[in-house]
Amino acid sequence: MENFETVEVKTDVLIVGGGMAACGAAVEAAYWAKKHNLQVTLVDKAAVDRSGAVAMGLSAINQYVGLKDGKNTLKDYVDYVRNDLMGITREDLVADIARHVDSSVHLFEKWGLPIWKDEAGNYVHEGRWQLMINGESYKVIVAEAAKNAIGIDNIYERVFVVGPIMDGDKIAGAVGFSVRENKFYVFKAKAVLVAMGGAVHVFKPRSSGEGLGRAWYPPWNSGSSAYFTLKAGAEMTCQEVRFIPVRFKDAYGPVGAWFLLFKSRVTNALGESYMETRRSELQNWMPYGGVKPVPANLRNWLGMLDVKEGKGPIYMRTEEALKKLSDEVTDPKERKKKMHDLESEAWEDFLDMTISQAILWASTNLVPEEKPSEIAAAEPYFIGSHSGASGAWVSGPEDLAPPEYQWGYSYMSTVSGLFCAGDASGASSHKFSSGSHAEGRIAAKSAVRYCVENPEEPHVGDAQLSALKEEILQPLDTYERNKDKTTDPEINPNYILAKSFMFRLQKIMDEYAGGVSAQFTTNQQLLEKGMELLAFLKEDSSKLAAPDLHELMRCWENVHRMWQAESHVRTVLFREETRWPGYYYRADTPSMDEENWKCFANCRWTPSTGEWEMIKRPILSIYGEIPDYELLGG
Ligand code: SFD
Ligand code: AMP
Repeated sequence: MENFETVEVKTDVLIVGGGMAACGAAVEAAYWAKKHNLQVTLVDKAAVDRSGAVAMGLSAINQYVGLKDGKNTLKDYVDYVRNDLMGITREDLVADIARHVDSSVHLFEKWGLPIWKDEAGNYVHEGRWQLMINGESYKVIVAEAAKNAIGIDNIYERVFVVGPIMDGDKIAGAVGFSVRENKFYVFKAKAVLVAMGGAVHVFKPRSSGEGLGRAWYPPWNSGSSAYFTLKAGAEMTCQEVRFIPVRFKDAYGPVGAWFLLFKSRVTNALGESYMETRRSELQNWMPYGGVKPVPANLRNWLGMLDVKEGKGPIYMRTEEALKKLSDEVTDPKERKKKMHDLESEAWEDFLDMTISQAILWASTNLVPEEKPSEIAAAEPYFIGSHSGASGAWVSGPEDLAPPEYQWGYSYMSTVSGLFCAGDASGASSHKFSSGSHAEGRIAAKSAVRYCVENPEEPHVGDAQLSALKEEILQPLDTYERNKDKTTDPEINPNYILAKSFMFRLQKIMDEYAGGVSAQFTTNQQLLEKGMELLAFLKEDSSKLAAPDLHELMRCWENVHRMWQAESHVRTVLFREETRWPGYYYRADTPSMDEENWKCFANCRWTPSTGEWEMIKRPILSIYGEIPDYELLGG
């Protein structure tokens, strides 16, 4: 530890993370900070150009409301999100992001992102809310704007942030370490904006052996947002609302373009379409079973019922969809050209954002215009920005939020000075890349205001910092002291390596908390047993060992995953019903209980006592109940 230099950085607003929300935050914070002579600093575990979920690029922008075109209203978007999340959503936050998101998309275009246009010059929509883009350089473009705004001297890359530093109950900054040099970082700040994404590899993935590491969401988003906010003492929401995406099997290629743009069907081994044959099942989940589009988790659920009955494989009927679209053209020569264009679009859809799916298709001789391609429900992820909802409970905007949702600066958690955006903030699903950027911008503006109105410097005692330094670097020391007591560095009674620790966590979550092997099903006894095993795992986390800085990062990534896991299991236990059957099914409480559980299930870990508290919070609709016109004969 003596050979670790401590680097201290003092700033006003600290942005933690360098993804979509953080880049949006950087642009906006820089603008407002300049007016008030404040400093903005950003720290990312990786290189901002290609960090986070958008690293490989994306082929669509999934949230564009098009308010100016007059085609959609804010209420339309709020209705869509509320219904998709089975009634559990913060309408104030969803509406606030929706009213700002178009401006982020317009900025992307201004910065150079190619958005598809039709002959009349209008955006090409994939679906009602989604725009098609040539997005392989999406992240680079968004990062460039962020870097230009705050200046590269204020950006720390390849610094892994472990956790918060506190000034009593107030946030005072963050601590972490470089993954390349022996440097321990202390960032002291008046306001901190957490945007470290969601959590992947908490559950055992379907990918194993040579495919291990492949996931839909980025494996390097490891629950750091949840850990940071929990450890600061912030109230969390929707920690039970994990997201299970249906994806092309084994390489996790997204399905949105196939459903929305190519209008493809999905059928089982018998050629049946579960969206039709199982339609009556939707009656059990009313009123949400009756809305259009059918909520993502219910679409999953209908497919899962087929799989449980042994009717797999489940196929995306790519060949059928492409033929149908090309058949719309009568001239044979034009039809051939149309098929060629469709084929290119199909491959580009993956090459823009999930390159490995294109590689898998090529290596398995999958020709989409000839052969259907298998899809499957992936392992669960924690992501507040897509169709899951986990994240911190944040204060709503002054003009939209009812008093119960408003306690200070908007997008501030229940901890003073601690702001959250993107996957880090909860109950405002369906923001995706664009909405996360917009939310980052709104939260950053609010964080600057906080600094202006709360100008006092944070007080951080040396004792807190040296204790954190010792705890964070401990795995290096543990390895060094014990490495010679074994012939195989992976097996040692005195320590546990990050990978083994992760495997243990994933096995617990998979088998007891409703992972892939348990067919996404659990119950009270299973969850309680899972909690017991998680407690042993937590005990053993003090024995984590790291031979180098990269392994040190992996140790802490897995501690972060473990905290995400614990808050999840506790909340699934707390909510005594099944509300999102296609995300998880509690076999002991198998139906939805609108009377007792149409509420938020929140949790909080108390730093002073180490105790967990479970809290019910009301659902307050600002737009009223689901309007009748959306019900499909319900
Ligand atoms: O089709 C630390 N997403 C899609 N969004 C869209 O708009 N269109 C799509 O087409 C989308 N699809 C999609 C998507 C994601 C992925 C992986 C695929 C396909 C394959 C979702 C969006 O990408 C997502 O909603 C946003 O990116 C969320 O933004 P944000 O900012 O909450 O998370 P981030 O961008 O992943 O950034 C996280 C940052 O945190 C850093 N970080 N830094 C320091 N210390 C630590 N301990 C840290 N831990 C993490 C990361 O490096 C990163 O900078 S489709 O499938 O739906
Ligand atoms: P995905 O590739 O599944 O992440 O989907 C991309 C976008 O399309 C997201 O906004 C999804 O909510 C939406 N989407 C995907 N499949 C469907 C579907 N069958 N019906 C309606 N919307 C969908």
